[in-house]
Formats: sequence, C-alpha cells, structure tokens
Amino acid sequence: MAKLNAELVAAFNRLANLLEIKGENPFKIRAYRNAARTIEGLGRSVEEMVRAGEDLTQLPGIGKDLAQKIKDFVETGRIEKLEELEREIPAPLLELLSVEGLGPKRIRVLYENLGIKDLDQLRDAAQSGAIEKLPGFGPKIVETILKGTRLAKKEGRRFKWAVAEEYVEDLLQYLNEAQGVEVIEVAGSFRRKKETVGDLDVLVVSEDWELVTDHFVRYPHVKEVISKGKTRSTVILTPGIQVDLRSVPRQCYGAALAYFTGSKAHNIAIRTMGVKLGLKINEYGVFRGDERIGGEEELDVYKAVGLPFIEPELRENSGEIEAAQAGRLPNLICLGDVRGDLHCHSHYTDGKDTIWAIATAAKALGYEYIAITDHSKRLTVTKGLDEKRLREQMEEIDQLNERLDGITILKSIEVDILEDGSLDLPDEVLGELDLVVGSIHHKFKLSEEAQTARVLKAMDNPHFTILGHPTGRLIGQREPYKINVQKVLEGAKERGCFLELNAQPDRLDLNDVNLRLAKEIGVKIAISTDSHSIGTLAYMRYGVNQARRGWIEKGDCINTRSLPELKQLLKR
Ligand code: DGT
Ligand code: CA
Ligand code: CA
Ligand code: ZN
Repeated sequence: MAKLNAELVAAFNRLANLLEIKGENPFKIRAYRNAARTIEGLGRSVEEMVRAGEDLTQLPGIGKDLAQKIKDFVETGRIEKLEELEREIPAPLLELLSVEGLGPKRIRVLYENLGIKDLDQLRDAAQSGAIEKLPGFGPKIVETILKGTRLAKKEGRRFKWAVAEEYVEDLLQYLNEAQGVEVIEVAGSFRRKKETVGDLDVLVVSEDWELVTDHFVRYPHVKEVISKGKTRSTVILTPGIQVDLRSVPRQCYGAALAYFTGSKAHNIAIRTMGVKLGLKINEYGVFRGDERIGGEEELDVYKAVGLPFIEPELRENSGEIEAAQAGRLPNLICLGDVRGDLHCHSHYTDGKDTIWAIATAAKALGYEYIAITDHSKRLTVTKGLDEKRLREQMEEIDQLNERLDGITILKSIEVDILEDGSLDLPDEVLGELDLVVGSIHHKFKLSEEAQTARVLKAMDNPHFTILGHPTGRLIGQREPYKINVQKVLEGAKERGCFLELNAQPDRLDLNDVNLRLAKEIGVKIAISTDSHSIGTLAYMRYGVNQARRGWIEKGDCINTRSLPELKQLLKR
C-alpha cells in the first residue's frame, strides 16, 4: 500500500477516535472508520486517483465531505478538522487507546470523571480503586487495564515492522535523490525483520557525506534534528520514530552492515570466534594485527571465522552460529514459494469484497488457490454464517470455480471454537468443506489448562484442519491468552492438524519462538493473511518475514504446496 494511503487510514481512524473521545455523533464517527477501511482495502493509490481527477465519491462510504478531506490531504498533507481536534484534546490521552480494555468511550469517562490524561495517571487511578467505582468499570476491567498499561509502557515507543516499513520506503526514496549516493541500506532490527522496531539504522555510502546529511535533515517528515555530525546524524520523524544515518566508507561497508544489523548478541558471538583465530572484527573491517583482511562485503566477516553467510533474520545468537558450523542452516522460505492463502474473509461476513474479486486478486498474485474463510454464526457482529448461508456460499464457490481459470477457490470457514471445545457449526456441513480453520474469539481468560483442553478438544473434531491465530496476542496491545503451545503442537501432530501463522501485522501469531517449536515437533504451518479486503492479501510478506525468523523452510509450510499436494495434506 502506498504510504499516503496508510497515512490517510491512520488520520481517519485517529479522527474517529478523537470524535469518540469527545462524545460526538456516532454516525459521523462510523463514517470515518468506514472510509478508513475502504482506503485500506483499495489496492491502489488514492494520490494517483486524486491526481487523475477521479471521482472519489464512487468509492463505497465516501461522500462529498470525505472526498474533499481526501483531496485536501493529498494536496496539503493535512486535514484541518483533525488538527483542530488535536489542539483540543491532549496527546497522551490518545495514547491510552493502545491500552487493552480501553476504547475511546471509556477514555472519555475516565477523563471526565477522574481527569485521567496519561498512562501514569491511569495506573495510579487503577491501583487506588478509583476506576473500579465508576459505572461500567468492574474489577475485571480494571485488572485488564492495569495489565494493558504495563504492556503499553514496556513496548514504549516501538513500531510494528509494517509501520516502520511505510516510513522506510518513503525515506529511502527521498535519500536516493541526494547527489552522490552510492549505496543505502537499513540495518538493525528492521533488516532482521523483528516484529517491532525501536529505531532505524540507515547506512550510506556516498561521495559527499555533507550533501547527504544536509539533504537528510531537510526531509519533510523530520520533526526534530537530534544531532548532525561528521559520520552520524540522528533525527526524529513526525510519527516519533528515530532514524540514525551513518556514513560508511566503501571498503568498510560489509563490516558496517554486519555490525549494525546485529543483533548485538550475534555480533559478540562472531567477534569472540574471531578473537580465538587472532582476528579483530568491528564495524570497520576484519583485521589481523594492523592488516586489514576484509570488510568490503558482509560475507567477508563470516568467511573470516569459517562460516557461510547467515541470513539477517536468524542473527539472534539463538543457535544459528552452531547450525552454520554444522552446515545445517535452514534454507528459509521466500514469498515466491507461497502458492495460496488459506484465511480470507468475504462480504458474506466482515470482509469487503466479493468472492469473485478475491479470487481474481489472488490469481493476479500468482496463487493457485485461495480459501474463503468467513466467520461462523457466533460472531453476530460480523454477520457470521449459519449453516444455510454457508451452503449458499458453497454454491456460489462451485459456480465461480467453473467459470474461473487458473485459480481454485477452496470452501472453508473460520469457525469459532466454543468454550467447551465444540465447534460453532454442525459436523455435517463442516464435512463438506475443503478445510476448516478453527479460532478462539471469546473467553480469552480461561486457565492455561482449560484453554489448552478447549483447543485440543476442538482438534478432536475430524473436520478441524488449521488453528487460526493460535495465541490470540495483539502486538503491544493484548498478551496471548494462557495456553500451552507445546501441548497444542503435540496434539496437532497426533491428530494431523496444522497451526496458522497469521500475517496481520499486529498479530504475527505464531511468534518466532513458537514457530521453531512447531518445526521441532514436526507440525506444519499455514501462513495466512486473514484478509478482510483484497488490498491486504499483500500482508503475506509480513507472514513470510516472521516465518523466516522462525527458521521455517518451504517444506515446513502447507500453502507452498501445489493444490493436489495440499488436498492430500488436508485429509486427516
Ligand atoms: P531496536 O532498534 O531496539 O529495534 O534493535 P536494534 O537491533 O536495531 O538495535 P540498535 O538500534 O540499538 O543497534 C543497531 C545494531 O547495532 C544492533 O543490532 C547491533 C549493533 N550494536 C549496537 N550497539 C552495539 C554494541 O555495543 N556492541 C555491538 N557488538 N553491536 C552493537
Ligand atoms: Ca535499531
Ligand atoms: Ca539505533
Ligand atoms: Zn479470527
């Protein structure tokens, strides 16, 4: 998605939140949220649409007023109404939105009754018992809020990888316009594809550092210049993310890239190996005594200590060096290995697009198959499918499959796992589907024992194939529910089930540690986007990034298989 689209989505959502905190008209608030959703799923650049003079009111949920705001935003980068509200409402109040258990409505009640404006005041009030006494806040909610406050503080100012990427794309494009730039690369946790990124570490090889650094600090999204030096400059961009830009001489580039890619623990391990061989390895190169023996290429560093190249995603000193020594590094999965998406919502429930549109978009991505997995009936807010509507959908899919070439639509459902581990639809209809994704969407607070038993019981159903977003966590917002992932994996292995790696940038569920556990136990995973619109089918790459951090190879994944192979695997 173009950066401007993402910014506009964020601006509209922010507007909606601010209006809700103010207690304004719910219809207006919903209109902004709907517009944000429309743009998120657009799959094309609004900027281009505006420049081409297209009529934006043709888009669903975009009226005249919103079309004007979009135009203003494209032309000026601002929405006046949003700025007005931001002046009116204290900024830390908005940060409270990231706390689990707090939506704009509750924030408003807290602000009006207790004057709570930031995380510290929130924590104090929760601990003093003041919040519990407010109407609509019980002890359970207060407990959730307290936990959420701790999580928000811990995550601090870290950015989800996908958000960082939006800024990186634009920044790199801008930096490349500077005169004399030869190489630019982002190192650090961003290059290692960590799920969250603390700051961006950019390396530049150039003919004239001064020109580059002057250009850098004039980047329009710079909020504050922290330092501007001879080899390093640091700025803060408007969303609050810090960027360190470093100038690197050409002959040191590989050593610097290795050094600043990290992780620190990985670097230290490599450096220690070097010391044993009488070598000094640092950001300037590889040295024997005073003699420089390498450093132009990143591979020089690994060669010097007798290792093959190690992919950045593996560099956490969590076994990759031993694996490299033993010649057992994984051959990591790539986006191009993926042949289909096995979790995707249509307009039958809370998705935006028709099945035809989804199938066409999937085909354009080069996929062989796409599973339509709408919600089941318990999720009434999403218009979850009952047996009758699911059968109607199956019929439509049969018809579409006859008409469509080069892509197969798989019949499926994201069925709710009920509290007792039974599934939200009768076995009979589940048995007619190509696959069944089972997910937990309620009763998050069971004990670990009960939650684990619930999932295992669900997997006992012979139609169950894939466990969706297996731990339920939302990065920086909601901890995983208590569940014994190892037992779930062992249970899946016994029963011939699979676990999902949900590619939504705020889920990335399973995490890297659990992915490695899945591989060790021998449970294959499905990397799925959980798309609610065709624009977000492209989230697959976030899933692949995470899979790579989890040492996943092509063969560890089910949606890298051809359709006949997949169908074979799905038979339990
Ligand atoms: P972040 O920004 O918190 O998401 O994580 P990183 O890994 O990007 O960490 P950052 O930005 O502090 O530093 C970038 C890289 O520079 C880090 O991954 C490894 C390297 N580095 C930084 N400080 C040291 C150090 O004291 N020793 C070594 N060996 N490497 C360091
Ligand atoms: Ca960093
Ligand atoms: Ca840094
Ligand atoms: Zn779900």
